[in-house]
Amino acid sequence: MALQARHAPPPELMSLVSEWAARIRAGDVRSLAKAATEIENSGPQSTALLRELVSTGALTVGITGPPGVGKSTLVDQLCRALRAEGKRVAILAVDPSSPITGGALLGDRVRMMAHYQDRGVFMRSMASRGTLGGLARTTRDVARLLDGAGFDAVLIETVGAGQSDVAIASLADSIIVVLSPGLGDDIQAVKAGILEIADVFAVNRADLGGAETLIDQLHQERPETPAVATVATTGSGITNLLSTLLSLKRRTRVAAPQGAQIDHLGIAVPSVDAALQFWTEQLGLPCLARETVQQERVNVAMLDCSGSRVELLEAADPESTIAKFIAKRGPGIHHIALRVADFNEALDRLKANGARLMSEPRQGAGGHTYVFVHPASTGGVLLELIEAHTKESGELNT
Ligand SMILES: Nc1nc2c(ncn2[C@@H]2O[C@H](COP(=O)(O)OP(=O)(O)O)[C@@H](O)[C@H]2O)c(=O)[nH]1
Ligand SMILES: [Mg+2]
Repeated sequence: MALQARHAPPPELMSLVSEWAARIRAGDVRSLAKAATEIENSGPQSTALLRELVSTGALTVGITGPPGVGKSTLVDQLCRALRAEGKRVAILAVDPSSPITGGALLGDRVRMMAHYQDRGVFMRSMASRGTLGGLARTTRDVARLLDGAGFDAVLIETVGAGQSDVAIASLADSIIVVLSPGLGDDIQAVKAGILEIADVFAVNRADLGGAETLIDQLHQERPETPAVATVATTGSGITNLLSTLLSLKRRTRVAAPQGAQIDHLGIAVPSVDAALQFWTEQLGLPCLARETVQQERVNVAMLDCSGSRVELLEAADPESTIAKFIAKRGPGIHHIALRVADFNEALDRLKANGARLMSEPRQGAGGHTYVFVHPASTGGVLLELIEAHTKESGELNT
């Protein structure tokens, strides 16, 4: 919540947003398109809109893979197949490399025209703007908008390149990684991370030969992940791909940054030993680790608290921040640490909103990235933001 805390919109704006959201839920395409633009521009009403539009349980499918393998053509075929079953489909095409006039998007535009008359299909292209972190956020938020709008399926195409895929992996129910035999004999080239996120492989361009060999390689590489041969230009294999997709268990969506978790509470104490008397001996919280953090000149005891933690902080030297804190404000809560799913996105958002960061992000002892936000920005407490996906020792979940 804290990350979303922009200026709260005035009440009269709230009711406008509610009406806007209602029109979107009722299937008004212009209102939906306007909302997507609002979100893309990080407009003042985007947060409130997203809050109004709760998930309707759309099947959200990420389609990713190297450029040119036929992702867009495949998405188009999947869309047709779903429409044939009467499903409403939203398509989101994300291309971090191409400017709005780029060839790939132009191709997508042409394909879009085919669905132009169909009110059961909504399409949106997003090209690069701002940072990749920003694009990842926009992708996620527009996908949430489409889910909230009530589509049966939301198909998101991204080029297999980093941040936007991370965003997809965190919000999609299933991920199709599209590959093609033409990529070369070894799949090592595309391995970097994208094979791992696949729930199903589409081995496209099967008409050009070599599909069987690639499918065999994939079976060896990822025995658990089904691989389906497709020819997106003719639609061959699409029924098979779709039924495989629908048979998959939906993955658990990773908590979005909005679902930030408290990682730990830092408490400044005059003496860690004395404090442990209470926290561990009397209260019974297990002590996970004790250490001295040289960088901050502080002695730390980390206590387990069922998924989050309590961090006791004692000055290791009279000039340290903790010593000064205690001298000025007395012992007590020193900081609150939030773990966010998309650290860069959260950082972008804070910077864009003028939050006062204490420094550039730093690397902690455990390899995780963190940054402190000044109490002047947070309403009075020092905030530590921690990158979520790097586990710290003793961390119990996610
Ligand atoms: N021969 C053949 N060509 C395909 C197939 N699927 C897509 N293509 C062509 O490959 C090119 C790139 O397709 P596109 O869908 O834009 O790829 P993307 O960059 O992954 O989105 C286009 O000219 C398609 O017509 C296929 O299964 N077989
Ligand atoms: Mg494409």
